[in-house]
Amino acid sequence: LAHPNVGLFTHIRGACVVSGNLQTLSPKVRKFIEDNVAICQPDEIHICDGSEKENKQLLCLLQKKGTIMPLTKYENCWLARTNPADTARVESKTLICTEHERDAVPIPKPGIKGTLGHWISPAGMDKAMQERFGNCMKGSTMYVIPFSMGPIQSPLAKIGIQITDSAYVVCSMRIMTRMGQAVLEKLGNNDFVKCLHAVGRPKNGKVEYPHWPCDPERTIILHKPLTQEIVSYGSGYGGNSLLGKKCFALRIGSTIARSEGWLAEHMLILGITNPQGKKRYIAGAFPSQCGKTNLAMLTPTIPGYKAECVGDDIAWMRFDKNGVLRAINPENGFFGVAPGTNHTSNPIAMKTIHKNTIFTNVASTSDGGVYWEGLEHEIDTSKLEVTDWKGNKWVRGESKTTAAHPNSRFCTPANQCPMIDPEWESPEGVPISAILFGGRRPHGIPLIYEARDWKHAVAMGAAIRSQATSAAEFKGTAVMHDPFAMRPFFGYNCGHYIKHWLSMDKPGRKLPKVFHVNWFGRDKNNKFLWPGFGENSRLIDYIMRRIDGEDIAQESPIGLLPKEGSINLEGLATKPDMKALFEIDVPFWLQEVDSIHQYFEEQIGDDLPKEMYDQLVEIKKKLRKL
Ligand code: GTP
Ligand code: SPV
Ligand code: MN
Repeated sequence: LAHPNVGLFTHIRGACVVSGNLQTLSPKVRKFIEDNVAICQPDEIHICDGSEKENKQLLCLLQKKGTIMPLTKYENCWLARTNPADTARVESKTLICTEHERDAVPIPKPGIKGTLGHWISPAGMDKAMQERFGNCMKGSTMYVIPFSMGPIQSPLAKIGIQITDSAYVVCSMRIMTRMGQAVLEKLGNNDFVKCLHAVGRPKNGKVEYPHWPCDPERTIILHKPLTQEIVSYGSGYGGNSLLGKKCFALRIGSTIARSEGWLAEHMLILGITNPQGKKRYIAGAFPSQCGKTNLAMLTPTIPGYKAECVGDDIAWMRFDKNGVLRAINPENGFFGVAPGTNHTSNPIAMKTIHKNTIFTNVASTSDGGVYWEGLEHEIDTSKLEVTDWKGNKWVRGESKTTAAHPNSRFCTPANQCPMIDPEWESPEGVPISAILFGGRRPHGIPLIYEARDWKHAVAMGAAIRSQATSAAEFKGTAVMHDPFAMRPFFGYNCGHYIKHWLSMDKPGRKLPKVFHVNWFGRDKNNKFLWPGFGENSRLIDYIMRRIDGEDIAQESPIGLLPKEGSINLEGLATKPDMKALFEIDVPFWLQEVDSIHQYFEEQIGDDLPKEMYDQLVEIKKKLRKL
């Protein structure tokens, strides 16, 4: 007997299934769809198979609606312009739902505003959903996206099903995840992470930008780790709407990782082969817009080195039975920052993005190409008309605004990357020899220093600070704390997360070496002290030699610094100011340690493992002796 709601498996509650077959879905998947059809009331249901044909149809539809336009200069590339109020993640409206607040976020000191995530009660989440989702898909198509985070056959992969009313999200998820029929086959009747997304409509009914419906005023992104549910309303922007990425792979992922004893991290994964032919992998956590994609696509400038890319944003890592830390990239594409990308800074990205790519909020040129800040020397805009990210005419040197939004992005398949690592889809993951932590720090933080031991390494991650960027809603460039580059992405209490990191140190495990790097130091004229980009290979070389145990590091109060002359500077046209890059300014560092101490106390309080304070005390003691 058919389910009362499923008339011959072609309709659910009057919504017609226009693509896909309900009958072949598992009872759990079907129930998930039925429940949400009942709430959202779509006109049509489209179960995505992930095929080329389906993708073409959706791109066509998006073009007709004016959501995207073709970029005729390239092959199958598209430009989306969002509602100008929907261009970045919204941290203030991103919440974790647990029974007890303290499971989700640490409790700040009285009178202090918490900065390590936002909590909502189960009743609060129900209410927030009721206020937003009823009938929200009336007149629209509900898409059902089965997707895998990680290569489908990997034992480390996890499956989600996302419901969305945005075809832009479907086409983007097809790039960013393994999506479609094969995932349903792998899933069987097992559980999956339930992802619900709707772009929403403003309460007053006024849709200002019909090609990009959204509801900025009521945007909310909810996560319920207990039931592995994600609910996102009101925004079409990547980090808020492509739910496999930050919502699943990091927020829900980190809660699964804690209970299963592994790590879900905001990290790039890079393969490096040295001139002797020895290959190693390095992972790196830098806050949003602080250089992960660029390092993941490194073109080494020192001879004999070869770099290969496994992932540019997220790493799932666990120790195998031999005690080796292994990482997979759960993603299938890159959602990278466009501005600043050019043939000098990141030639690999430039070679990756000229087919099958969806650009969002970049500028366009009259010959069907893209344009953004950083391409001034590559695209002669004097002979072309430029249209800025808002759709207005833009003239270089005259217009007062930027051509591209500072958080404009390319969404491009990873397998198009010319330096993609042969092992990038390895089911068991690649072995990690070193981990980098870093941030955007104009003053005081050396180019590179190394952790003395695991506790120091964990403190290094917990103490990351970085200037605010346009990846979220913050204005300006104030230095913010961003533990493990995960501040916006913790799925549970940051104090418990730090404890989980400490617990990685178990007998028989080969712990990676850990370094702190800062490509962003500036001189008195506000110029970068270090050339960065491909020249960062000089530090990768130093790290590779440290992994091999070379005696090129020396003690300092903050950790191990390179011995003088141990960083290869051969071939650099202008010698960087190494003194400035490695100076330990004692008053600065005393203040830095105090700020971190205060932050820990105010924000994490009793949940912070005592070892973190011990580390700070130790550093201060050493600084005072200098
Ligand atoms: P998310 O995708 O937001 O997580 O960012 P990300 O960490 O991948 O940062 P990305 O590599 O996209 O770099 C962000 C910005 O920093 C871009 O504008 C880059 O041009 C710039 N950048 C990256 N690496 C370097 C570097 O070594 N030196 C300098 N000066 N700038 C860099
Ligand atoms: C980031 O902000 O860290 C990103 C982009 O990688 S988003 O998908 O919006 O999170
Ligand atoms: Mn990121």
